[in-house]
Order: sequence, then C-alpha cells, then structure tokens
Amino acid sequence: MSPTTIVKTTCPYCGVGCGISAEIEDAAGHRVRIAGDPEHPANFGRLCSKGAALADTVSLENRLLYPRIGGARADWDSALDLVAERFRAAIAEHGPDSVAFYVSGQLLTEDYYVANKLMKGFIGSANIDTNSRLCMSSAVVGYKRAFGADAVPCNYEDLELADLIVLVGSNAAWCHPVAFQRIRKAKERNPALKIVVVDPRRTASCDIADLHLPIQPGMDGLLFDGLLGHLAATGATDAAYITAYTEGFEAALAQARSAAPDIAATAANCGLAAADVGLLFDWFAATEKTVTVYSQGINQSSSGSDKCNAIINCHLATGRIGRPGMGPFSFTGQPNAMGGREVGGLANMLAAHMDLDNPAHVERVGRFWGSQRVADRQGLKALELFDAVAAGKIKAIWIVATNPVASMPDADRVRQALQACDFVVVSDCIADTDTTRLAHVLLPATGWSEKDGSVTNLERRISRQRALFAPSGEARHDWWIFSQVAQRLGFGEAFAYRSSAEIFREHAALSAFENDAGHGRRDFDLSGLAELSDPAYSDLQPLQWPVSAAGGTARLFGDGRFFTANGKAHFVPVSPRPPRHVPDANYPFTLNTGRLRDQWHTMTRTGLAAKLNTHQVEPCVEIHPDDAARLRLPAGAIAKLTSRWGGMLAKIAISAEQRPGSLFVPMHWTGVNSSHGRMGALVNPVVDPLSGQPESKQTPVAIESWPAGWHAVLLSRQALPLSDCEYRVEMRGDGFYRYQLAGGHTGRDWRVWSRHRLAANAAERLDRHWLEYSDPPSGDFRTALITEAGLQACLFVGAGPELPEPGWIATLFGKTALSRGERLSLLSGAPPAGEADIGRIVCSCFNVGEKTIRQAVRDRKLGNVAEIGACLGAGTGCGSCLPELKVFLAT
Ligand SMILES: Nc1nc2c(c(=O)[nH]1)N[C@H]1C(S)=C(S)[C@@H](COP(=O)(O)OP(=O)(O)OC[C@H]3O[C@@H](n4cnc5c(=O)[nH]c(N)nc54)[C@H](O)[C@@H]3O)O[C@H]1N2
Ligand SMILES: Nc1nc2c(c(=O)[nH]1)N[C@H]1C(S)=C(S)[C@@H](COP(=O)(O)OP(=O)(O)OC[C@H]3O[C@@H](n4cnc5c(=O)[nH]c(N)nc54)[C@H](O)[C@@H]3O)O[C@H]1N2
Ligand code: SF4
Ligand SMILES: [Mo]
Repeated sequence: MSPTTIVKTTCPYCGVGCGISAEIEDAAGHRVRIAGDPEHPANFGRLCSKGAALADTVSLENRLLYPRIGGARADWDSALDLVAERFRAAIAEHGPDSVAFYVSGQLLTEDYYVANKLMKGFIGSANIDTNSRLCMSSAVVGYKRAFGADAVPCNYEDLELADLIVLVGSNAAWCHPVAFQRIRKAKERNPALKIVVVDPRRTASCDIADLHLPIQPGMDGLLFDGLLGHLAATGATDAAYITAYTEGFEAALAQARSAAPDIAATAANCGLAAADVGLLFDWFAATEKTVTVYSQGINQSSSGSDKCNAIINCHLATGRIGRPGMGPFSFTGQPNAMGGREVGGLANMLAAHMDLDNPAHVERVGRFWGSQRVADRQGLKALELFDAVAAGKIKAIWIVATNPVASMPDADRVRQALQACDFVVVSDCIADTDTTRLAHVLLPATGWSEKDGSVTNLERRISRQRALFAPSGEARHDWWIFSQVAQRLGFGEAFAYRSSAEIFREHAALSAFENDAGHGRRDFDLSGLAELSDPAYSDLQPLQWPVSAAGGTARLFGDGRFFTANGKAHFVPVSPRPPRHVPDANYPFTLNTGRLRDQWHTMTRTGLAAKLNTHQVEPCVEIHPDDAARLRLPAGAIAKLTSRWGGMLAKIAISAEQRPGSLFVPMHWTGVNSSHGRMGALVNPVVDPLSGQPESKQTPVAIESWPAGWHAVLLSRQALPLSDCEYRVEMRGDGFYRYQLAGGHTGRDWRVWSRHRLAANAAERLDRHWLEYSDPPSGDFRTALITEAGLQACLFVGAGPELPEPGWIATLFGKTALSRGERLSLLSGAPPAGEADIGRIVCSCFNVGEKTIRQAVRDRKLGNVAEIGACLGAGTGCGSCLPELKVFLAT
C-alpha cells in the first residue's frame, strides 16, 4: 500500500472559499476523503453540506470526456482547428465584434486571464462577458463609484468583531454557510452582537436574527436613504470623517431626505412596521462596529448599483470603513467571482483593474502584452450579447463554464438565439446540459479535482485549487484550450504557456506593471507574487490582496485614502426606483428566485451527490397561506406560473415565511432534469442601466393550479426517458433515479404502462417479477419490479398529490434480496414493524431524516438543538439544518 496523499485545495462552490484537506484513497478510481482544512483562514476546518459531499461528485458520471463536433466524437486537433477556423472567418468577414466569449466566475484565475487576454488583447474586441454580470456587476459599480476601485474593504474577522450585522438580500445561512456559522458562533460568544435580516422572505438566516424586516420587494434603496437621513438627524454621522475623506455628502443627504423624509414614510413605502424600521435605524446609529452584508437581493435589481451606493453612503457618513468590525461587505457568490474581476473578465473592464475607456490603460496593457490590437471600448454585456446573437450580429460564440440557457433571464429567448447562431462552442466538464445541447463543438474541460490554479474568495483571499487526480478521458484545462485556439489564430508567442504558474506570474506582473505614484496607483496589486517560483506557486498559502513584498492586506481604506482622482470617497445621491415591472391585474405576484441549501446552480455537480438531492426533490413554488387560500391552491398540487416571457410548472409549498404577494422558486432545475422546471424562462430581461445586471428577483407573474389527473413517484435503478409524462422531475438517488411525475389525462392503463416503461427486457415483463396493487375507484395503482438482482423499480400512482415519501423504499435499492416482510410492506410504502423509516433527509452531513428527528424529540423529550445533536448528531456538522431542527422542536 502506498502512503495516503493529502492535498490541500479549495472548495469549488461558493465565494466563502473554504480550504479542503483531501485524502486521496485511490487516484485512478477517483476515491477521495474530503475534510475541512483546519489551517485555512476562511473556514478553519468547517465545511458545509455541499463542500462535504464533494467526494460524491468526482465520478465520471455525466462527464464530457472527448471533444465532439456536431454530436460525434472528434479528436482535439480537428475540434481546435474548426473553432479557430470559424472564429477567424467571422473576424475576417465581419470584424472582431462579430465574435464573443461568455465565460464564468467558476473559472480559475489562470483560465480567466487567458480568455480575457485572447479576446481583449489579441482578437481586439471586448465581447467577453461572464455570468458574473448576473451576479455582482452592480456591486462592482457601487464600489467603483464610491471608492474609485472595485475593492471589498472587509474580511471575515470583521463579522466576528462586529456588534451589529445587517444582512440585506442575503440568505447567508444557505448561500455562504461557513461564513454564517462564523457569525452564529460570534453571536454565541458575544450576546451583544445583534443580527438584522432585510429580506421579503423569512429565510433560514433569520434563525439567529434579532430583527427581520420583510421588506416589500425592491425597496431597499429607499430604506437606506431613510437610514442616511436618520443618521444625520440624530447626530450619528461623523462630520470629521466626512470632511476629511469624502465628498458629495450634502447632495446625497438632500436626495435621501426628499425620498425618505422620516421613519413613518420610509416604513410605509417599504411595507414595513415603523417600529421595526425605527429599531434598525437606532441600532445602526448607536453601533460603531456595524457590518452591512449584501448580496443578490440587492444586486439583482434594475437599480442594484444605486442600492449598493445607498448602503455604502451610510458607512461613509459614519466613517465605518476599513476598521475592524465594520464596513459595507458585498458577499460575492461564485468561487472565483473576485478573480474574474481581477483579470477584467467583464465586458466593461480591461485587466488588472484597468479600464477600457482609459487610453493610458489600453496603451499600457498593449505594451505589456505586446499587442497593438487591445480593445479600447466596452463590449456587449450578457443580455446585450445574447440580443446580438439573436439578431445574427454575433457569428460565433464560445460559452465556457456557465449554463446560460438555464440561468439567463428570458431563457427561452437565449435558447432560440443559440439555436439560430452560426457557430456555438461550449466548454464544460459535463456532457448534457441545456447549453451543451445547442453546441456545434463541445470541448471537454477538466473539472474541480483535476484543475490546478488559483481562486479569490469574497474577502480578497487568493487560495490554490490543486489537482487531486489526472485529467479524465481527454479533458484539458480551460487555459490550455484557449491557448491552443490563440495559437491557431496566429497569436502563438503570447500564448505559449506551459503551466498555470507561468500564467499566474504574468497576471501578477501585469497588476504591478506601472502601478506606482508616478503612473497612478491601482488597488489591485500582486507585486509581491510577480516573481513566484514554480515551487513557491505550488505551495502558495492563502493570502489577501493587495500583496506587496511585505505580504497580504487584511483590510482596505483604513487610512481614509481612496482610488478616486482626488483620493476622497464619493457619496452617490440615490433616488430609489421600484422594480421596472410591477405586478398588475394579469400578473399579480412578484416572482422571487434564488437558492436552496444543498444545490449549486444548475445542479450539474451537486445533482450527482445523492445525499444533496434529498433536501428538496423537485421545484416548489413557495406561497403565503392567505394567497394560497384565496386562489384555492392546495399544498402539494402543481401550479403553473406564467409571466410575459415564459412559464414553468412547480409544486405548491404553502409557507407563512413568504411575504403575501410574493412567490419564490429555486433557480436549480433545468430542462435536463425536469420537463417544466427551468425558471429562467419566466424571468424579465430588465437590467440596471449602469451595471447591466438583470432584475432576477422581481418579475410579475400569474399563478394558477395545473389540472393534474394523476400524480406519481417512481424509483428506478435505470434512468428512464418517460417523455410521455407531462410533468417530470428526475433526481439521482443512492443506487436509483427518483422521478416525480404527473399528467393531465386519467385513464392510462398503469399495468401495461409500467411493464413497458420500467422493464428493461421481455424477461423482466414476466408476471412473476411484479408486485401489484390496484384500486381503480380511487385511482391508486402501485407496483414494484423485483428480479433476482433485487428491487429494480417501484411506482406509486394516485389521483392526488399525497403519495408515500419513499425514504425507506430507497434503502431497498442497496440490497440484492428482499425479505418476505419487505416484499409484503413494499407497496404500503411503510417499513415492516421493527424497521426504521428515517423519512426525508434533513441533516445531510449525518444522514438524519425528519421522521427520526421527530420521533426522538417526542420520545426522548428533547428540548433544544444541542440535545438533538447529542442524541442523533443532526446539526453538529455544517449546521445548515439548525433552523429546520428548531421547527421540529416547535411543532
Ligand atoms: N446553496 C447554494 N449556495 C450558493 C449558491 C448556490 O447555487 N447554492 N450560489 C452562489 C452564488 S453564485 C451566489 S451569487 C450567492 C447568492 O447568495 P444570496 O444572494 O444570499 O442568495 P439568493 O437566494 O440568490 O438571494 C438572497 C435573498 O435575496 C432575497 N430578496 C429577494 N428580493 C429582495 C429584495 O427586494 N430585497 C431584499 N432585501 N432581499 C430580497 C431573497 O428572498 C433571498 O433570500 O450564493 C452562492 N452560494
Ligand atoms: N432567476 C435567477 N437567475 C439567476 C440567478 C438568480 O438568483 N435568479 N443567479 C444568477 C447568478 S448569481 C449566477 S452566478 C448564475 C449561475 O448560473 P450558471 O453559471 O449558468 O450555472 P452553473 O450551473 O454554475 O454553470 C456552470 C457550468 O460550468 C460547468 N463547469 C464547472 N466547472 C467547470 C470548469 O472548470 N470548466 C468548464 N469549462 N466548465 C465547468 C458546469 O458543469 C456547469 O455546466 O445564475 C444567475 N441566474
Ligand atoms: S461554505 Fe460550503 S460551498 Fe461555500 S466554500 Fe465553504 S464548503 Fe464550499
Ligand atoms: Mo452568483
């Protein structure tokens, strides 16, 4: 036996950027044991459910292993030649702006740097945009307008040192779980720490909140204008700071006062209780150590940039920036959203925090890259870019590490645009996605566990992602793929990279290039890393930029000096605007979209981990009980949601945590794993005029019940097409696939249907393999296919949505033979006496189900989450199920 190898790497999911210690058990078999890295300063050993399940996602299932041209396997040379040829031809005939890249905050910095250099530096167009447009482009505008640089001043320690944390439009409990656990622990240590959540929904983050403001969707700009006025009125502003380090205060204050004159008006316009607003304002005024955390509830808005500045204004007015325990803290989402900003991956940036519309910057980057062709004007932002594709102006597009057919607003239109495009290239590590389905050329990229490079987390901390395994099949690193195409386009010398270390050094050197008082200082500076040797790069320890020879930097702007022309921070006057489209008689609800605890975006990776798929098995639309009662929408039935742009189907989940008039759907389901769950189709393609970020949180929609004649749940060892079921959702289980099904028409002969659909061959169709229960008057039909190899499939059909939760049945797929008792019980859905049914999994770290927890709470009289933890382990891992455990204690 060879000694086990432990590799330190970084989680590929959220912007928290947790360090991982990966113990490789079998490199060829992709077997690895994942644990949090106790030394990594982002997480000190903690991981959330998604990070902890990474070992289950590195199999070859669904991997794209070879290049494909027109769906057929091709070799790399043919694929790369074709890509280069088609891009060259489009550029020659229609100019550089006729081609585009659409890339991703999930690329490593090295991949991203090369993509940006190729498009902006050598093709000579700025038509490279990224999914970060949908994510934090408004936060960038906010910081740049206020500080003259896209620089996050705070760090995680500030969350622990604060006495007040205001979470605005952030569900950190689910979306940045390890940072949230740090806040939870800080509150346990410092009971004086107050937490306020501003969110139309009562989310899991409210679990530790002292105050929740269920704001009317889209009204946060007004709330923070009201706060600015209140700070001034109560003498809480810091006049000395304002005079010494800022400009524009009077104008911002005047604007804020006219928009939100007092607490009563602010509360009324935000749909909040005046007493609650007063409490927030008083706490904010009185608490020096205040951090305001904001995320997509702020950014994804047609006035997102202004909302960011309304928040920053309040921190500037109180001088609460750059010191321990305080600051305006934008929580970025993707693992390398920050790295993408560093390399200039957005269509309106150049590289290393330099600007396309600054001729000195363009000239400087041109000299550094050795190119005369550097783009000198902004390119198309994501929505404009797909509009240009639809209009036939983009002749060739290359999509890398993002799935726009699912995640863009007005997603049906994005699909049509790509269908009509002359040439679509997609690089992904997964074979079948909504977007790969439309590719002329598919390029297999290495994924997490095979890639080697760096990422920057949401507190500016650069960490290494290291390879655990060799690349699978013929997958290649994204930087290599871009470089190969660059070489074929004739730019060989500038793209002769042999390793990610070389690219990182060049990136660091560019950040340091003419970055001094003489040329003008830039915030993004990695001068201390520009000469990193290969071994030093290999061993690079996490550190925060700017990085000088002396090391990294924990906080920015503590000295009151900013990157604007005169060095002062700028207040921005904010006139609050409601969402562009507001509900009306035809579309009376506001559709809110966002994330679930255990899934990552379009599920291409988290969907492979069975234990992450049990928390929620299908797309649900959450609706307030009053709205559901008024519209007679029963829980568990299927609803049809429609907007002016498209529609979807989702199961109705009635929840008092919703704000009346608001609906919430998760963003995770796609056309690959569901028939009608791809929510992007509904979302309005409205953007912020400054950042181009779409308003993905507020789309007017209508909801009605979808008349289902039958509902079914089906578990099968084999994946099944089932295209004759109008409503269909597929999830991966442990040894089986789970299908939630429904259809309009009754009268199907389920016996005949099941024998044809569930059996793999004629032998399996024989009567002796089938258990069956049929009750025609009620519409109930149940069947199970059991062969010599054990349970193969089982189907439960009913007229209504009430069907057994197949928690116990799922465990039977792990057995090769069933006992008589199990066979007798199977179609009842409940285990034989004496066998446990754990129910829906609540704690994915320790696989503890709802039924187990409820029973233990009842039988052992458990009174708090600590007792549940001590008894069952639940909640003692990543902690993200703690809010749910509290619900079981209360009900
Ligand atoms: N589990 C999980 N974690 C993730 C991801 C994932 O896919 N899954 N993705 C990562 C990425 S890329 C990102 S960008 C982050 C996103 O992290 P978050 O921004 O925290 O997540 P979201 O669920 O998109 O939205 C946050 C909240 O905004 C609220 N909201 C909606 N409208 C308004 C409004 O008008 N005002 C206010 N104040 N709030 C509003 C929503 O109700 C929601 O609870 O998560 C990251 N982490
Ligand atoms: N309505 C609505 N829409 C939204 C949002 C919302 O809250 N509401 N959120 C928006 C936000 S914040 C974001 S960040 C986006 C996310 O949306 P997307 O970026 O579209 O979603 P992902 O599923 O993360 O897509 C990443 C793709 O890259 C592949 N991939 C993973 N690693 C690699 C790699 O190393 N190389 C390559 N080449 N491919 C790789 C994955 O298999 C997957 O197909 O969605 C946005 N859309
Ligand atoms: S909080 Fe979870 S998803 Fe985010 S980096 Fe850490 S382990 Fe990964
Ligand atoms: Mo994001």
